[in-house]
Amino acid sequence: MKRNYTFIPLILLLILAVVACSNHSSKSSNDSEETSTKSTVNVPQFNADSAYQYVQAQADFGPRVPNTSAHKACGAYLANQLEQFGAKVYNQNVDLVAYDNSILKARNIIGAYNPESKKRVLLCAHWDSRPYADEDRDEKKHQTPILGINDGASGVGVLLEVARQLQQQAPTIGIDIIFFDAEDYGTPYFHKGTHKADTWCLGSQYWGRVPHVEGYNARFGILLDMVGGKNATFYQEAFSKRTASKHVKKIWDTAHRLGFGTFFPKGQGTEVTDDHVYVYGLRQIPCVDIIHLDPNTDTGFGEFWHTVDDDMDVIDKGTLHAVGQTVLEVIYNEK
Ligand code: AHN
Ligand code: ZN
Repeated sequence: MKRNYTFIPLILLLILAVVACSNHSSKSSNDSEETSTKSTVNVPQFNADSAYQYVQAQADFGPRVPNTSAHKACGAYLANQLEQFGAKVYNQNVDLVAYDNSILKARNIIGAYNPESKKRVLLCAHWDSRPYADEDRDEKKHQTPILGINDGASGVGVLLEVARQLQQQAPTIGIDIIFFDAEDYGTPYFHKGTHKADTWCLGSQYWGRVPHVEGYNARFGILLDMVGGKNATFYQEAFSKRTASKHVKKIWDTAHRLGFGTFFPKGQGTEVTDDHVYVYGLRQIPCVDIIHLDPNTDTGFGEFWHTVDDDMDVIDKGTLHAVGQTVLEVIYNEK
């Protein structure tokens, strides 16, 4: 009787594959024993000193108010940083009409990682600073531009450090980092003319109508706004809870698992008109606003908010670290 040898190479291959698989699984279980018990994948360590430097670099430009030379120079710096960190950079240079019908020379800056992937998460912050300290206790300062260090630079600083980490170790999914312009040019109380709707978040409104990539989509987004304050409290912002509840839960659970529970109370905060409203409203991408909310102040935000005191002194590296590490943990666990 003649034997059939046709299947022998196939059987050998199968045995080889099984051995390779079992080796792999035993190795990875050893790895997870050796490293952190807190996460299932290797998540890079967020460097808060590095993030702080990126906040300082923005502070050194002075107030980044649209149509000023500081704004222009900072825009160039941010696009260059994203490029240095290996992102594919898109620039949206656009004239936007402000509350007083003045034209703002605005620039949204987008850094894309793994741009071919269909599985994407969007991370964003605004990079402009407010032209008016109209919440300052000293009325004489209400026309003074603010440095916008917590309100603006902190979120950008955290995301630049995230970008640096993305270059060193790529996560499974694609990431887009968007620095929105002209978020903080909303109508001041002292404006005498007609009051228009939707005067905040002009950069994200533009991007929502004309995304940097046609038909752009992402699973969800995270907006960072005022994420560097001392004793910051990130209550669950109400619009985020209503429109992106499962992502709110995931982010707050992650923060608690990492030991940052005091920064991330699970109680509901107020509803805020911020860039995430337009990311959701215009592109249907659920977006979570991690924003410093304080129920004990008149404004609902921190005491520094829209005052001349929003400078480097309000920044705490521990807060930058809590937010940055939470963001890293969330995106590296996204499959
Ligand atoms: C309003 O005050 C309408 N929205 C707050 C959004 C904001 C301003 N975030 C930072 N600056
Ligand atoms: Zn602001």
